[in-house]
Amino acid sequence: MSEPSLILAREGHAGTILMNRPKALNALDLAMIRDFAHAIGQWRNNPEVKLVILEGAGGKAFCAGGDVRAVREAAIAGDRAAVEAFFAEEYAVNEGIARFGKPWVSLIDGICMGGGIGLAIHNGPRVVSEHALLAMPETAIALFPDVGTSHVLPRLPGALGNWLALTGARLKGGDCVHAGLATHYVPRERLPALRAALVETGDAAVVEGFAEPPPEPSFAPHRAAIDRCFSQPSVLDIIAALEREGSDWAAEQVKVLRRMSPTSLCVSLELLKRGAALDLRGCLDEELKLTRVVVHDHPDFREGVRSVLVDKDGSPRWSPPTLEEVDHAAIRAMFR
Ligand code: QUE
Repeated sequence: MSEPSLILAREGHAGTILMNRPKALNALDLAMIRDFAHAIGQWRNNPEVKLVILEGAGGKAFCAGGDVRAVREAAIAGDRAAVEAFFAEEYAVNEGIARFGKPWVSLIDGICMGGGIGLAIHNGPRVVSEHALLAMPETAIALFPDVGTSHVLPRLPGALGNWLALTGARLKGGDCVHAGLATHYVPRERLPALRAALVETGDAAVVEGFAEPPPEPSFAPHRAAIDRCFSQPSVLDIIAALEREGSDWAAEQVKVLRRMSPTSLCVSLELLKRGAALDLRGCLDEELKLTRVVVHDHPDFREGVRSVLVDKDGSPRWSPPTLEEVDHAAIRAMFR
């Protein structure tokens, strides 16, 4: 028998969850999502469970995101019900974590992207080590910031949320604390002792005693430029602002943006504008509506997953191929 992909246990005062698909960087499949929903239901009203501890197996990843390869296959097969189940149930777990009512302690000691961020961001504490690497890379596969991050990203300082969502910029552990994505920086070597203290005490406040000041953020030198450029009202305005900066960093951001799905960039920016004025449930509803259109009715998602995760050729053929050709009425129509 193979090991379960989600290992749930009761230890001391904690409910513990280990994401256990290390070969897939613990990417979330539907079975794992259903086991999350089960654990949340079991532990929410169990007074013996004072907190939950969430970790990733294998030493490399917390969780690389949703199993978008499987979603792509369902989309190609025209299986709308399977795609709907995946996203609706994933977003219900994100909301269940937000409303869990007790600390949900994420120990992020490796790669954490997309869906992985959705499992950590709506509750806390969110602990990162020096090995944590967080990103919202969805524009590379023509998705958009989902799992409730359309609620979170517009609330980060300055224009950090737009920058992260559009470029897929990777943040190191310390960066995440400065950006507000994580709450505590704890070096990897202290995580086993932190975990033991959480289990033994059932008190999430013990995290404070293990945390260290995070190193200076790697994005500090670009922070002003991020706010100047990524606060622009359209993706083309963002690119024009980056070109006016004249720095190597800004030129690199333009190169990155030009590789992403043009449609996805426009959808993502619009989604974050709307998300700024919605509560979490409103954001999740907006995201769920968008997944239907983006996954089934637009060719870029299949092409993006093909290029990044299936063929790994790094040369997606987007339609339309450039930002200049995006029809903004068509983007607005995707939100209806
Ligand atoms: C954008 C994404 C994802 C991604 C890469 C992107 C994503 C995701 C994975 C992923 C990575 C490794 C795996 C796996 C999935 O990569 O959501 O199964 O083994 O899950 O550029 O959104």
